[in-house]
Amino acid sequence: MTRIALVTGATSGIGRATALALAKQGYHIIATGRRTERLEELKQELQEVVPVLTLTFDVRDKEAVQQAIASLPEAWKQIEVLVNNAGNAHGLSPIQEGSLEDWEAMLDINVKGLLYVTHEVLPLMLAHKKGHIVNIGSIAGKEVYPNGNVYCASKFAVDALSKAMRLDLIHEGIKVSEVNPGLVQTEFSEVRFKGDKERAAGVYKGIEPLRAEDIADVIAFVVSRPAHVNLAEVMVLAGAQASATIASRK
Ligand code: NDP
Ligand code: 8X3
Repeated sequence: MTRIALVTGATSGIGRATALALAKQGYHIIATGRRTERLEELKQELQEVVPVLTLTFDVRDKEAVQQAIASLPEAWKQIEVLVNNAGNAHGLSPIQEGSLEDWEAMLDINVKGLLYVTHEVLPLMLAHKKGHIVNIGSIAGKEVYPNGNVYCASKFAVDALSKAMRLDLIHEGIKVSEVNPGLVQTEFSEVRFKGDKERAAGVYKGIEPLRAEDIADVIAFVVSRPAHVNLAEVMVLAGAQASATIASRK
């Protein structure tokens, strides 16, 4: 039977690795993001293994999200797994120095974007009373850290929404899980620090961070549990990390 997974933010980092890991499990992949050329590259790589469909849209644009999901050919509409991964941090400043633009970006992408995609995909799952939504939260959605303010708030919202979705969807045959990574070396810090590669590299200095593939492996494990098992929440930290602020650095 055909199994379809839609992964948002598949152009980079955790989303890209997840698309690859789910393809290895035999899922047909719908890969989304804003960078079309990256999606094309991923498609070239993946279609050796499974059928792939790419959708370019910005999760902040609700009309674009609606149109993209509505444009799916019938054969691709029976989405079984939705990985709500698209997200990022913008800036790392005390609240009194924060930028409205950065705050809006984080809330619009990490919270509203996740909701827009979920709003369009859910009816497709409900039609078959089957599905699994995996939201990518963060350790930053469990504990706040200095200067993390609005990014942490956006991930606390993902945590609340994951719990709330699980309650609301329990009678609909839809599982909801939340995977909460710690320090993963991806494009995340480069985006947070607006392209400052040196500052971004400093985040992972003296510590062996997680790789995107480590999180993808966990997501693939979460969605491959039998029907009677739901890994509702998983926190994945780097081996040398104890909390959002405590790590053993060499
Ligand atoms: P990357 O920056 O490598 O990837 C982010 C992905 O999100 C890209 O594919 C990007 O695609 C997509 N994205 C960002 N903004 C938008 C948008 N407006 N519309 C559509 N897609 C968008 O970071 P990660 O892989 O690390 O991040 C993935 C998720 O993991 C995020 O939710 C992040 O908060 C979370 N996370 C990351 C951690 C880390 O340490 N790296 C730790 C904990 C959680 P494109 O730019 O092409 O649109
Ligand atoms: C990303 C992890 O600790 O940089 O969500 O906020 S952290």
